[in-house]
Amino acid sequence: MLTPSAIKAHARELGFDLCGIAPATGMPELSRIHEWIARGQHGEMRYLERSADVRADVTRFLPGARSVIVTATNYYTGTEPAPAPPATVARYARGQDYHLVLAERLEALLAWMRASVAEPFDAAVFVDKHWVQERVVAAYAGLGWIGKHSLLINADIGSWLLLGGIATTLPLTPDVLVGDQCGACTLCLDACPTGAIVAERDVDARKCISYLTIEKDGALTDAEASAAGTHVFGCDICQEVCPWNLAPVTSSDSVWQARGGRDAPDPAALWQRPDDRLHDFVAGSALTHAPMAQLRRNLATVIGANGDAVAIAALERPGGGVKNAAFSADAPAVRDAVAWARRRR
Ligand code: B12
Ligand code: SF4
Ligand code: SF4
Repeated sequence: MLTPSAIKAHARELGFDLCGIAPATGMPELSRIHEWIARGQHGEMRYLERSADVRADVTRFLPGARSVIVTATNYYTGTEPAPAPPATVARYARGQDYHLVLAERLEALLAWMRASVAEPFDAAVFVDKHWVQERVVAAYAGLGWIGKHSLLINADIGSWLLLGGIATTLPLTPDVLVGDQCGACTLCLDACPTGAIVAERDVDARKCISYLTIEKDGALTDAEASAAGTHVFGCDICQEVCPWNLAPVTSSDSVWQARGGRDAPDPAALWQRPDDRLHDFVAGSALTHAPMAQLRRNLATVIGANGDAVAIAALERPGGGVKNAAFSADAPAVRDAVAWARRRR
């Protein structure tokens, strides 16, 4: 028989730090996504509009679902950025692409489950892009609580966690919802440079630097470029200041260790790379989900935010000035970012 404790033990063997079971129904917080979208807080992420009904109900993601196995994986590797780094890539994107790593491990967990029970059952793996509200099911699986920055926090590990799981028709005994442990703290709300955490546990994506640098296509407005500042891809500020991340557990898993110089990016040097070499910077990571022109747009923005006149002048020579080496710099959004940076000289 397949028991929750056997599933959790096998999940740990596969590299997941936490594993719990949520029920597939009876999670009223799931329907809040409709109000969030109605307020327009998803910005241009139309895929969330299209999938909201499924995200609000796990049994629409997997008909007949009775349980959700939820995992959390610590990706904190301990490397600290300099006190005022000229550019940052969010921690989750410094190592290998978590979508691929976690999907492979979840498929392995599911294959083991299928080999462990005789009776047939349905199941579907989800990691990020699939239509499940992962933070809500993770909270119901007892993995932690939703902090005021809206991320899941585990009392032992902190919030440097990536989520993913398996919805299944198997009836499994669920874990218990963890109570809020933020207390009177408001550090993340106070530290967010753009006021994106508009209320406790309510983020307006349109203001969030993570959205501006990762999700928003096309040109950034001047105000958005100023907000994005030195962030090349994603933002970790609300997690860096959280007291629950003061002594984070360091992962030694090789897949999360920084590669390609993504823990200390030099924006001016990256801008000088031709497109094929700029590709080395993103290779194998979550940065590959954004087009190259978006990375160029963000680099130009970061260079403008830093205000170094030499680096700003060099924006005229993408790819080191080698002819036809940096087509991505021709995109209108990149040109706009370069113009914005030049006005900051
Ligand atoms: C869209 C999205 C974004 C958007 C919108 C963020 C947002 N706050 O909604 C943007 C691009 C801004 C973003 C940014 C980031 N993201 Co993101 N994102 C997602 C995605 C794909 C969907 C989230 C969603 O549905 N949002 C809509 C809101 C309405 O739903 P929700 O987040 O589930 O929020 C619900 C809860 O807060 C809940 N709730 C509120 N109070 C309470 C109380 C209780 C008791 C309960 C049970 C629930 C509850 O109600 C809300 C509505 O239902 C998920 C993956 C997924 N499939 O879930 C990853 C995900 C949330 N992102 C993740 C990460 C890592 C990030 C970044 C840290 C990346 C970075 N470094 O730049 C930032 C963090 C910004 C922030 N403070 O949230 C991780 C979070 C891991 C964790 N520890 O929680 C996820 C789960 C991806 C993953 N597979 O690991 N993201
Ligand atoms: S990720 Fe950055 S911009 Fe977004 S809510 Fe957190 S601190 Fe604010
Ligand atoms: S910084 Fe404070 S309020 Fe924000 S999530 Fe952490 S404990 Fe909660």
